[in-house]
Amino acid sequence: MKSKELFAEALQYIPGGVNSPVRAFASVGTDPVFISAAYGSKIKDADGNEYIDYVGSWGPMILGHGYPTVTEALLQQLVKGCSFGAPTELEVDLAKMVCQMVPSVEMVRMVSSGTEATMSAIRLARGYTKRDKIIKFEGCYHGHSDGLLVKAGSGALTFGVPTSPGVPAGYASNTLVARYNDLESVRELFEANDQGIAAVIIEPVPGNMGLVLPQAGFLSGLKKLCREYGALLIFDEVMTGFRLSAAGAQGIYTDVDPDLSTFGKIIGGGLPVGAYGGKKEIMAMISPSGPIYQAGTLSGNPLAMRAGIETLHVLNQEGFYDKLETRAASLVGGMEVILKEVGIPHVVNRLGSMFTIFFTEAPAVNSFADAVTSDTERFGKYFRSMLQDGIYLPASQFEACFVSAAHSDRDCECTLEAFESAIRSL
Ligand code: HOZ
Repeated sequence: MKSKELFAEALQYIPGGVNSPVRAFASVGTDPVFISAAYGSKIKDADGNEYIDYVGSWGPMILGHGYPTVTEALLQQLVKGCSFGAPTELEVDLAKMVCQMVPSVEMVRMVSSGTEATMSAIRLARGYTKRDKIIKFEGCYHGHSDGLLVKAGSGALTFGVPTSPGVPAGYASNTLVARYNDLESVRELFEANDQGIAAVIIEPVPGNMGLVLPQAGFLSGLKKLCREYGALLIFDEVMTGFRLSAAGAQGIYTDVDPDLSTFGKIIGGGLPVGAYGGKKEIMAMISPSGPIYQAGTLSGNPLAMRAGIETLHVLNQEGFYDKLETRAASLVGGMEVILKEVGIPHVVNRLGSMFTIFFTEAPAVNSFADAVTSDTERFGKYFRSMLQDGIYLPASQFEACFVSAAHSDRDCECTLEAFESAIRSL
């Protein structure tokens, strides 16, 4: 009952009782559980219940919670200082690692969140091209900055306000919205705004309308259109970066070379961090080497840098992503067998260690329009049954689940048992 009491108290002091909307369980018809600790693949609530965790802090915890070398490095850094507001060797080390792991990135700037990363990348693209308009995709979420909170996914979609009040019409009018996996919709916007578009920003593999995969030729076609019309291509890899491969989504869809990329989550090993990077010629426009201003007291924070470096070291170990793929494939494969056996209409989208089960009659989910055909009531029932049986999932149909390196065979077995019972109850 402690979670219930804490939530009641939180509602008095924090809007909606939470510090980020997706944490509230409002769309799944129950109250949020308050978390007291996490270790490995498990997360524990304030009432002492333990869950197998498929949220992983919405992506960062690819190694599982409390990974020993990350924790050790953080403890060592803690006694040396938490923040200097000055350059450190750690920033250089992490920047070098990012450039080595992601071939399209030649220079990178650290910030404190994914929102800051995408917002700064957009400013850079505008300053570089001397154009104002951008194209984003319906259902893609790039953080909560004004110009990007238009037809957005994640919490904005879950709570039914994809375009937030408070975003001035002037900002929104510079954000044009295309349909994911629909090159024609992008071409139309380019044609109608010739010479006006600074950049196309996209989650190459969207995870914020649930997980949706790019169809063959979509991403490379996008790059071609950008070249044709002189716009930059920005890959928002805040969720997919270092998750889908060592080079993120761009390590899988290797025929596309974005001009700029944004990162967050894994790159900070669980501490608040973001980053944006890309071609040297473009990145050199950032202050103080260029005129485009962007700054931050906590940017390159030493604790976050240490956690990021240690995490990336583990990801670079031979076979890391293969093992994660095998684990996720066997778990999600087991889920698909159950769904078919029970006869619940569904679409399962998975890539590497990210997946979403859409409760829909649609034959496939390749776009926002497909995703919103899902039965969210049914999802809520499924979510509550899983939670009751010790499985902690993202509390929305329009988010992705994350498998970590800490999930064991036993975790998968327990998850499938709970899953079968949840699906049979629908
Ligand atoms: N962007 C994260 C996954 N959709 C959620 C983080 C948040 O909004 O709290």
